[in-house]
Amino acid sequence: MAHIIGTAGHIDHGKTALIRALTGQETDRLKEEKERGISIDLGFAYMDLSNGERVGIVDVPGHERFIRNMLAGAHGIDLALLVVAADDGVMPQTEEHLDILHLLGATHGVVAITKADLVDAARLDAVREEIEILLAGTTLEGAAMVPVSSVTGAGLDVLRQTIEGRLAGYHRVAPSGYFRLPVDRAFVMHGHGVVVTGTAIAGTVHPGDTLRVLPGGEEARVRTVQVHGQDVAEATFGQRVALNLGGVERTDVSRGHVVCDPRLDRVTDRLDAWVEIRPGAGRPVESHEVVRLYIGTAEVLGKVVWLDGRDAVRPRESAYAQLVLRAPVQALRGDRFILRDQSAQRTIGGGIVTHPFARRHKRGEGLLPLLDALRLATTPGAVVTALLRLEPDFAVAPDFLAQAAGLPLDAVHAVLRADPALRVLPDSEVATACTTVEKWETLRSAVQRTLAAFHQNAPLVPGMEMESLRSQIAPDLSPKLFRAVLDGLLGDRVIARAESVVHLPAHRVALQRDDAELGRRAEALLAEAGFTPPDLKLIESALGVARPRLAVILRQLEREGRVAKIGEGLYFARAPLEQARTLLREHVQAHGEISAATFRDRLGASRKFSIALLDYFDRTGFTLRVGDIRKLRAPGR
Ligand SMILES: Nc1nc2c(ncn2[C@@H]2O[C@H](COP(=O)(O)OP(=O)(O)OP(=O)(O)O)[C@@H](O)[C@H]2O)c(=O)[nH]1
Ligand SMILES: [Mg+2]
Repeated sequence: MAHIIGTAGHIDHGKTALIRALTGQETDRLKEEKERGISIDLGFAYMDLSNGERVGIVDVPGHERFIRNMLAGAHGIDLALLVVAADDGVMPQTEEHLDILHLLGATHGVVAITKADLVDAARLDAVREEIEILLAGTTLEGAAMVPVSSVTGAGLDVLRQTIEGRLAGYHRVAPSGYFRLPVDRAFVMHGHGVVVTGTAIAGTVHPGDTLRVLPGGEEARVRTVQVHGQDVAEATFGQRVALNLGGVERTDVSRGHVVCDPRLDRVTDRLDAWVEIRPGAGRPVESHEVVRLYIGTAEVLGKVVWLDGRDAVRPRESAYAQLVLRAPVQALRGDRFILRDQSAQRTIGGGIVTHPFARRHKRGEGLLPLLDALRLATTPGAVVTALLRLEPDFAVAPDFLAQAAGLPLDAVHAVLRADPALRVLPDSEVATACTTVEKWETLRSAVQRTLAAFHQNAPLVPGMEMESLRSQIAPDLSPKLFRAVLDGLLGDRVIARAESVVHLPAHRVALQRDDAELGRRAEALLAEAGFTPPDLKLIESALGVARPRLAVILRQLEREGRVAKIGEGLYFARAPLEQARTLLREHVQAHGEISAATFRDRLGASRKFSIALLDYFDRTGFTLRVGDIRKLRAPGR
């Protein structure tokens, strides 16, 4: 693996001069840089080590106005070369650059105390001490310090050896994801088209590969790949790479974009992250404060929302935050970023992306332990499980997990196959979606509970329409996925299905036949009793059923027109009811009217029944009540 060295340090402290002295290469290329004697943009060089390795060098500007350029170069470096001028000592951008290196997780560094020719030994000691204090508590604590002079050449050999010693045997763990190259320069080379350069942070790239440009999404073909100005057949993560791209315009790609494997196609404007506020912030950072986010080579405005309910996070504290961005960026779990204040005056903190495709969180849902699980997960299985548990949706596509986790799709499928606590949908070889067994069980219980309640309320109805079941228990789940869930439950014999209707397996056969039989018996009881039908209590004991079930049976008989509800708790079978109606009609047709007493006598039943029947006839529009007598509402009928 190749290494990349990145300079850091205050303006005019001799970074560019030191790289020139070490390599003989000039990294200040711009006319303005040469005229003003300061670096403005990133400069690139390389250095050959004694073991034959060619190390890439990124020289950054120290001026506070060009921190954004420094940030575009500082990600992806293996060794930080922190430059402090012996005469000036530690200055504001010494501190700020160190903060940035610390936040980006730079663990390997060497400090060059430049301009040693300008000071005496006592001053050198004082500066050493100052730097030691500065490094304490950062990722670069204890870094070796080497006094040098780019003018006299003193100390350069020791510095070279120190750098080699620090790099020897140091290899960053290969990142697991697909090829990614945050673009730090994009330009058109006459006769060749678009060229982009950057530090590859994962994967490998070859001439002929198809790549994607994010956030735009354009596809490009790699014509040639160069490392340190030479054509190569393959470039890999950790190298400075130049790609000549076909199929894109210069306007499609610029600093801040990511050129990556086409299987990466998601961008994000909302991410969950573990954020550290640095002393340089000088004050607490408030929730919903507008900040500038620097990730890869991109810079975007957004707001930081603390997820633990705090109003503000103070310097030296860390907390989970949701970063809501004004423009999309490409980001994966584990990516480091820097936060500066809105006006880009100071670096206030930085952190690590925990979930790149975050959702807006509801309060108090046990969020923090889930975020901890995701942040601290060390195996693909643990990452996938944590992502699924954090996901409010029932199930997500494996592709979503792969991109969120920064894993190849194959790795996610392997996890899904191996982990018994995960479940794929549909239940087949290639998962289109997946979930945890825990969520599966929860949904299964909900289906069972809902169907049981439904059957209880409507024992004569065969079951529930799948769509109405879905809208009751999983309205967010697509009909297609819900169908896959039901198929799984069918397979497990948790439910049964007849066309679009689902029911509990025990429900259909037994209950339905019973109820139909009970219905026939209730109807017969009522019919036999003629004009003096039994009340509900009698029917209950005759049939041996409880009131709720009898009510359901009677409602069904009523719906089928086999009985009529005459009054509260009073039912007539169809035949006696029609006899009573005929009796009344014939009397009124003969006499013009009928009184309540006459009707009772004709019926031969008590007042209780005759009055209830008359009320029923009034209510249903058959008779018209005038004082104590009834007439027919529509005499012809
Ligand atoms: N005497 C002396 N002067 C030096 C030394 N190194 C750099 N200088 C001078 O310091 C000035 C700034 O040097 P640069 O290398 O441009 O500083 P820099 O850190 O790259 O500055 P920026 O990129 O603008 O942040 C130049 O005039 C150099 O000649 C050194 O070791 N000794
Ligand atoms: Mg410079």
